[in-house]
Amino acid sequence: MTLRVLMLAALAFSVIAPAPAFGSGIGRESPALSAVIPAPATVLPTNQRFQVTRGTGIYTQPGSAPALAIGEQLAQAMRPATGFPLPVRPALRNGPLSPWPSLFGDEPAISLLLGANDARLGPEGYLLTIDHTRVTIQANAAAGLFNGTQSLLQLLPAQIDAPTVQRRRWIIAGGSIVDYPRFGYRGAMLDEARHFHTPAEVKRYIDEISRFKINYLHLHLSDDQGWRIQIDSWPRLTEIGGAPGTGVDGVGGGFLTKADYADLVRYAAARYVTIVPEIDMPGHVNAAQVAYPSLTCDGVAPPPRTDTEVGYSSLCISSETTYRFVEDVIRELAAMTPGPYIHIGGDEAQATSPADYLTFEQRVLPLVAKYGKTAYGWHDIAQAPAAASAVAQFWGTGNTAPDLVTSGAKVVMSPANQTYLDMKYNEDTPLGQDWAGLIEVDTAYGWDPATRVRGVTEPAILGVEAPLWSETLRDLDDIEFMAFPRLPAIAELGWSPAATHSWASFSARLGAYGPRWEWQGVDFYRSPKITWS
Ligand code: NGO
Repeated sequence: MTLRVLMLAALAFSVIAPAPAFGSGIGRESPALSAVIPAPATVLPTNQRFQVTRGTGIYTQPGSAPALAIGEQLAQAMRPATGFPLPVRPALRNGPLSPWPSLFGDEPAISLLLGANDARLGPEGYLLTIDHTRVTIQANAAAGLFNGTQSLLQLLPAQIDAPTVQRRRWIIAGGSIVDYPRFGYRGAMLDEARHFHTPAEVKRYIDEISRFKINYLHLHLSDDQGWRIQIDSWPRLTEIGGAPGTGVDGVGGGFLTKADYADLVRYAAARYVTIVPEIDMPGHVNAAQVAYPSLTCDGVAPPPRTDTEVGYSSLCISSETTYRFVEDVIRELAAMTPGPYIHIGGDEAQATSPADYLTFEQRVLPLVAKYGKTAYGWHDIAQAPAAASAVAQFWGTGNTAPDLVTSGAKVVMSPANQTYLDMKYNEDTPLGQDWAGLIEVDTAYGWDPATRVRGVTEPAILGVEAPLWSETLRDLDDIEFMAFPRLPAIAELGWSPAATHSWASFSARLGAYGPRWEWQGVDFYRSPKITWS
């Protein structure tokens, strides 16, 4: 009873509270329901519309801390530009699939509800329904709710991403969306080794990729130039390999402490992104050998390297010290990583003989399972029979990979001539490389993961990943310029049903997204292939 009175008082307050002075273009810049990137599985517009107002509340699944946290994240994303309080509270009633009545009767409400109990949705899908009184997101699990809120934010006018109050009406087109991913793995990779990017920069990148329902961030943490993750049993790896000057061209340096890493893992998890750590071996190990000469066959430390050559370093395959080192690293990485995968590299081992490579992988791949994780490596590992239970990441440019087809490994598709975000857009792009080709946004979008490599068909494919190697990239602006707008292209290939694939549709949605990046302060590439709003 008392609660009811309080609620009515709150409602009365929200009615008499001074209304903002709205600008003219009412509703004009509200996106259509079909504007979302990546394209949802099904979109059904109606002619209704919902308006977020000063009185709008956000209601979350009773008893679910994750739903409450997602509600608070949604409110935090919407408060700066709307200036509305957007209180977040657990809803009072549990109910079936129909949207729940809100605490305030007809008060506009956004509800985030679990228990959708809809098999189509899986753990990451969601239903989003919008009518004139409420917006409801329903999901089987919290990840689905989070994904639903990312779609919802894209349905608000672009000014929602502005850092300060924007005087306008916040109208959302009505209808319903049923959405779930084509592939469970949609990754982005960031090279921390060639140039170290600080935890703050990595967090910002996590914010930016999670908007497109990317759910894995692969961190390339070691290479010839540097070692970027604290390993307690081998402390010189970061003391020397993470020292100032260990970046390409002697620029930068740095490493993640275990505390930094744990903080990143938590930050990513709150955005439903899982961290995949990579230690590259048996090649790409010069920095480790500079720190520990016992990791070479002759015991002599090689000179530190800050150039961008590849394929010249190798662990000593016949030495037991190597396997003690590798096991220590894998054990510590597994202990600090809640996610299922440990990436052990395996690419460009030209300095290791083919026989030694097999010996190494046969011994090391099972070590990952020993510490409770699934081994993951570049597709070169598929030569080893032990890769049958691993994940192999295709990074070729051709359309054949016989070892991948016969290995039994699950495959993540990262064809270098389509997904490598470090490739230049065109000959004049000031950053990046071009060994795999020039990649405009239509090239990044123009392929199908299930037909890309002969014999690697949909059931074998875990998903897609867009790697961003950082030989030429130093700061966050560089990262953003190379990732956007190509990363959303890869995100759509990983999330959206093949039937929705359409350059005309994607390019139009991307063009309309431009103002959001502007409000967000993201330094994206204004591709001439796109008509930007
Ligand atoms: C290759 C190489 C990396 C480079 C990258 C640059 C793989 C898997 N190994 O991709 O060491 O940084 O190209 O594009």
